[in-house]
Amino acid sequence: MNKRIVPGLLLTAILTVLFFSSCTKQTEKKEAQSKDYSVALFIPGVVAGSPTYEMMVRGAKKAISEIPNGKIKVIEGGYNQGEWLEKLTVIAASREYDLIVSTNPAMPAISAEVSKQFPQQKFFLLDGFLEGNNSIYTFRYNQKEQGFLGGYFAGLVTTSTMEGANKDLKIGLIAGQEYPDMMQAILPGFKAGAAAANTNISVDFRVVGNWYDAEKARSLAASIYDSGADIILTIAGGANQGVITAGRNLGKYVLMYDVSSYDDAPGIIAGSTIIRQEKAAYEKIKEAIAGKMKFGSADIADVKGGWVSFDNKHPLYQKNIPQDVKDKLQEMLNRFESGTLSLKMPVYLGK
Ligand code: RBF
Repeated sequence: MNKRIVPGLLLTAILTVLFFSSCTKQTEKKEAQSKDYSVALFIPGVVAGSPTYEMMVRGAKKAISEIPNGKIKVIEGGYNQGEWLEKLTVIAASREYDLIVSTNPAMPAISAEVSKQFPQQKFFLLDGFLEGNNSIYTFRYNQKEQGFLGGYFAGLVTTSTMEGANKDLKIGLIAGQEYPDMMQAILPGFKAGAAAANTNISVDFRVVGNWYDAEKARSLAASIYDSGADIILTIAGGANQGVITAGRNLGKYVLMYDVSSYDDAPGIIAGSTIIRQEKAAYEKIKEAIAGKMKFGSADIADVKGGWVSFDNKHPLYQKNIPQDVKDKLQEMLNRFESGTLSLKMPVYLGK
């Protein structure tokens, strides 16, 4: 063959390949942009009043609103926990959703059960932990560190000269129900944090028995306050309102978890730990849409990573909390943020 023709043919071949591959890439890009992506948000309970559920809904809606053909459906599972498996099975069986998103430590076990029947269904579960199921990705918070920050702050308040604080070294924690994350991470973290403020502090722990009975929570809180506690951490979903009412009635303090809501009860809500659940839902769902979710793996998000913190920037916190308490809490936050201090989460299948 003529020596001059060979490079010419080669060039034509390369250009042809480049042309077609760029066409394919553009088609792929167009497909990705116009691809339908549908998400079912399964709420294990009801949205209103439950901080982690509200944040998940906001983050997921934002992620889906950013793609042209995104669809999202919020399905409330209700308070009867015995019905969740069946309700989730129905959603998976419909084969309508690319991704089922949910949040709480009971959801990994329930989703794994559904996954046996519908292995093609993908799940993204916040606030829960499960490794090794290729259809499920979990993203859990280090609630030991979160509980610790809450306990340390409550300990500083009960040992302070604040108006609503008495001489007794007592603090309280009210939970919706007993579950492994509560008993093995949050409560032990809370106790350890309180002990870091003063080793003589005792923790009065009570359980509502559900996530909605505000009247029961109010009466439990009143009895904890009457026994000498000046601050209660409330983790009881819709029932949190009852703890706030008791605090208001008796001039005592409430500590919130997950979302700071100082404005709901100025002077009564003294502090709040926070988690970046809205950001997690948003970023991770975007990852799933891009085909990059790490199904089969489980992440734990902590204070150092910026996912768990304490809202000490709010004007009401800044105004109502004495300077020495603010300084000590900031010091403790710095230790976690820099990694000088960190707490390990227990490993188990949360239920
Ligand atoms: N937290 C809520 O705020 N509202 C709820 O309805 C609720 N239901 C739960 C049900 C089960 C079975 C479990 C294990 C936890 C539930 N939680 C609920 C707790 C929630 O997942 C989380 O642990 C706490 O909100 C602390 O971050």
